[in-house]
Order: sequence, then structure tokens, then C-alpha cells
Amino acid sequence: MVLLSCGNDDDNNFESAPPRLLSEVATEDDAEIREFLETHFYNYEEFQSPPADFDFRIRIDTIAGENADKTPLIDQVESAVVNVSSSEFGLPDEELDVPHTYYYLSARDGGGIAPTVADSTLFRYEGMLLNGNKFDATPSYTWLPLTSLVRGFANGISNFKSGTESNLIINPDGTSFYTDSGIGLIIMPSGLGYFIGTGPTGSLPSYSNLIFAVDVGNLIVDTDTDGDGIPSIMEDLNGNGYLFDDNTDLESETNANVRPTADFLDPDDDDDGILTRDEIEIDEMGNITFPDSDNDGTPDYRDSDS
Ligand SMILES: [Ca+2]
Ligand SMILES: [Ca+2]
Ligand SMILES: [Ca+2]
Ligand SMILES: [Ca+2]
Repeated sequence: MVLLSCGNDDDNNFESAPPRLLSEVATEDDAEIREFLETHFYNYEEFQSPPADFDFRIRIDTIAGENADKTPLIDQVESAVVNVSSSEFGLPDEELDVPHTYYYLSARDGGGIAPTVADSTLFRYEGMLLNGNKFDATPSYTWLPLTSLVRGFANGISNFKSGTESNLIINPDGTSFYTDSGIGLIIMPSGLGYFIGTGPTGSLPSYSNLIFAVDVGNLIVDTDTDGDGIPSIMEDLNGNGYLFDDNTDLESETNANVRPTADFLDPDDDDDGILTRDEIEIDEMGNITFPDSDNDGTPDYRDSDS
């Protein structure tokens, strides 16, 4: 599965040329993506009036010939911006985070709810390059934490609602599908994908813009990755949709020479020896409160001296 993010400090296969600047590539990528969106369409007519044997898979084709009158993707997509720091790819510092636009469209609205970028999610997907080459696909639904995936995927899929358990159909051969899963398309620039290197399976050129057709089956609402009682999405302290740059006890971890662990993976967020779970209060309804016993404005679970 190619989707898994390399992380910023793994053994990327750096090419011999020095990596290009995120900001420079992002501008080129967006122009390429917009041209693609203007010249291609998807099988929206099948989604609008599904034929009896329709498999609810998104198919993309060029607007030409007998398809000359189709509505281009550019008229159907929505877009969103994600700011990316050069440090996420281990690149030399660019002064500011670089805005990256991704595009998405919902082909079928799901009957459930949308995952956050921090949730474990059940989905299947097909990955393509803009030239139509398919580089990866999941044959069946797979559970993955969205935090382990490239940012364009995690952010993109959070625009789609899942299916619901009562609409899960299991075929005699063991395969399954949801009759109300959310189906959609995500088109992202390379800076929201792998940027440099060849991706985890070694099959992608550097600076590849990526397309994913996704089908969202289910999710774990309020996924709590480190089991500390706080949903992971609430451990995105700076609210930027990126979970790896929030680390309350970075200084303490650095001094102790242990691997820095972001809050959503750290069951003792302030490194005071008292588990976060024991420094927060959760009532019978599941509501969380954050005591601040020394009244300094920092809740106990993030305060190493209280
Ligand atoms: Ca963050
Ligand atoms: Ca930590
Ligand atoms: Ca934590
Ligand atoms: Ca504390």
C-alpha cells in the first residue's frame, strides 16, 4: 500500500539533484492540476442515475470526441488549502509555511459522519497519476489511522461522510460493501503527497500530483490513539490539522534524549510521571474537563509542575 506517509525522518530515496523548493513546485503543481480538471470529467451521469449493475466506482476520462459535451471536473470540485512546512519533508527551511490547494468532489454522499484527520477510518481507494496511470488500489476496505497517511489524503477524506453499519452488505464470497458509503475524489499537489523520493513502494516519480478515488465505509469516532482519554483531534493543539507538530513536553523529551513523541501518541503529555488520563476528568456522559489546580492557565495534563 503506497498511501502510508514516509514521515519526515525516514530513509527517503533522495535523488541526486537537490530537492526543489516546496513553494516553487506548489505553483507549478496547481497549474497542472487545474488544466487537468478543465480537460477531464468523471462518470457523474452514472452516479446521478445508477444503472442496475453499476459498481459505484469513479472513472475519469478526457473531454473529447463523443464526450466533448461533458461537464469538466473544474465545474464540480471544491477546494481547500493546507499549509505545509518544509520541515515535514526534511527540506531546507523556507521561511513561511507554503499554502497548498487540493480539490475534492463528492460523487455520493455518505449516510454516516465525516472522519477528522485524526480518526481511524475504514476505506478503500484507487490512486492515479494525472496521466491516468493507476499506481495503487486496495481490493477491499482497510482500517487505517488517517494520521499515518499523506496530508492530502487525510485532509481530503475528511470531507466525505462514512457509510453506516446497518447498510453493510456482505457478499457470499466474503467481500463487502456499504450501500451508503461516501464516495469521492481527491486531487492533490505533490506537497500534500510524497513530494520527493518515490513513495513507500518506490513506484512514483518525485513531485507527483496524485488523484485518489475513495470510498469511506466506517470510522472510529473520536479516535484516541494513545488511549489517554483525550480524542486525538483535541491533541492538535495549534489546530492546523497536523498532529505531529504538537508536543507539550518536547523540551523534557529532548533533555532526556528520548525520541520526541507528539501529544496524540503520548499518554503522559507533560512528562511529569502522572498519566494524562489521571490528570483529566471524564464524567459519565463522556464529557472531558481539564483541571488547572495551580490556576496558571495551563491544564494539569500539560503542566509539569501541577
Ligand atoms: Ca498541529
Ligand atoms: Ca511528548
Ligand atoms: Ca496524549
Ligand atoms: Ca501535570
